[in-house]
Amino acid sequence: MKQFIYESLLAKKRRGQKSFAVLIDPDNVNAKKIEELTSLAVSAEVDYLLVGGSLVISNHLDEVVQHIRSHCSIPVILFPGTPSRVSRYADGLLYLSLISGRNPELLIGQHVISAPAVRKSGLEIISTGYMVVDGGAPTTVSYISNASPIPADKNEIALCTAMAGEMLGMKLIYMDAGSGARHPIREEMIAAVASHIEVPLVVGGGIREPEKAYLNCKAGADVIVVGNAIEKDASLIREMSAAVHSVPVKKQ
Ligand code: 1GP
Repeated sequence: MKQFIYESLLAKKRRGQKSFAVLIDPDNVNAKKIEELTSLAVSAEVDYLLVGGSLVISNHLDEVVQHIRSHCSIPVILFPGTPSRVSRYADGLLYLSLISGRNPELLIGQHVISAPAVRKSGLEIISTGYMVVDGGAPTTVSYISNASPIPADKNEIALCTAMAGEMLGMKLIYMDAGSGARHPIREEMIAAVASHIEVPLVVGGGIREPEKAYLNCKAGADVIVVGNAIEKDASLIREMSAAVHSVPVKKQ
């Protein structure tokens, strides 16, 4: 099985090098927007492009991914609401299990149904312990998942959930306050989780300011994901990417 993206994430984590990922919702882009975003992403040295959302309504995932691929060589990683939404044109897939919830369908049920198609896709599969944290308002992900998020101040619940996910074999932990969250995840919770796991930690949801992205990285996030704020103002890509990449790497 392919491991290119994951190996690069691990290598970066060892060096303390942080990554910036832009989330593209296929429902909210057209060809012109994709060209604008990819050109900004290339010049800002964005590390990954995530494609997906909890509610992909449109039916042009393949087209969106192919269009992105034809404009840049930044790895495209699918971040699907359900594991069956795959496009073989991407590079990788975050194979999410909603470990913060108690909805069996999102923990394993949908995976069983989609496993043959996912395997056949040939994508790099990155098993991901997905943790939704309360972002101050109901988000699409909390509604669709029919699962309560982890309360924003319950650091112990978050760290025990992440530890369990890691010990169950998940290769990545993704803490998400949900797209457009009113409050992004607090640094205290990120630090608590980061200090208890060894796998890379992805953080997203409601990050609007580059300073917040920087502080999240300092607290222990390895990858910062921003979608909503960039949809509103694409020029933020530059500042966000610069902030994430300004975190000093470890001396070898
Ligand atoms: C959502 O973590 C992502 O799942 C990104 O959130 O759209 O709020 O940046 P935003």
